[in-house]
Formats: sequence, C-alpha cells, structure tokens
Amino acid sequence: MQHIQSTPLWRRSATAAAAAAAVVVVAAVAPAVAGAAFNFNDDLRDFAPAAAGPFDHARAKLTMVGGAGTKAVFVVHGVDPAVAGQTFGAHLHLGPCVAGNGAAALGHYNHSTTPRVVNDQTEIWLDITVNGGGNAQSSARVDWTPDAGMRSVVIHAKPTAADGTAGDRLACLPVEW
Ligand SMILES: [Cu+2]
Repeated sequence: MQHIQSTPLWRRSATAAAAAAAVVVVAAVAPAVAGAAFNFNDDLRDFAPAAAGPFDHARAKLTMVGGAGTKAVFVVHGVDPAVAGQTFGAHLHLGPCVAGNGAAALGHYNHSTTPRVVNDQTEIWLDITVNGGGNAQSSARVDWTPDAGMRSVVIHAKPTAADGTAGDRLACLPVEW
C-alpha cells in the first residue's frame, strides 16, 4: 500500500515553514505558488527619503506559504520605538516597491473581479502594531494565491479602515516571485 511519504522532493526542499504546512501543501490543487514558501528579507524602502520617519532604519521580512490558499507572515524590526503602540496599515500591493515613489506600488492586490470587493479576504492585509522594542508582526490567511510578479508590501501611516484605506504611504518591502 502506498504511504503518504510520497511527497515530491521539491516540496520537501521547501523551508521549515512549508514543512509545517505540509498537509495543506499536499492537498493543493495547482495554485500559483503551489507548495512553495517564499521569504523576502530586506531593508524597507522609504517613500519620503528627505523626511525623518519611524521606518527609516527598519528591516522587514515577508514569508508566504502556498497551499490551499496563502498564509503570509510579516515581521518588521528596527522601527523607531517612539511609535510603540501605534498601528500602521500594511498590504500586499500590485506594483513594485520603489524608494521615493509611493505611486509605483499601484493599488492593493485584490483577488475579486466584478463586483470588486475590498476586505481582508479579497486582499492581503498585514497591519502591524509596533512594540516597545521597535518590532512588529502580523499574519494573514486567504483562500487564494496572488499571481507572480514584482510586488510590494506597503506600510501606511494609519490603521486600515473597513474600505481598505490607511493614509499616506510611508515605506515598502520589495517582493517578487
Ligand atoms: Cu496599502
């Protein structure tokens, strides 16, 4: 009798995060990031390099694990502790992350078609609340997978409102798969 150990090698070679989600990965029906785990770890790009901001010296990491949907984990370090306790909107955006150019990130990556629906299940929302050490973490889970491309996680000045708005764009993390 066949045992379930027949997981393909490329799936086994994914990161520990993916291994933890192995059951989900095996059940996947060919999503765009099937079985894959992506880790992006980089300095945040500043949208207003001339002005001082709480994310000027911050680094961020986005982990995305594909399976029967997508689990995204966003971790930020090195935020100015002066903003401890504040919540900042953060989302996966459609366009690339370019320093000094908030508009380049385009709008939110939105999975819905017509009518367009904006909420935390049609988009990947990763709002963060900064702690006293200048760190923050959030996660999101949706039942779809974003298409490949050059994209960005944009951090905004305010928490995400019900309509998806979150104020000015402060910084971004480049992600591409
Ligand atoms: Cu956004």
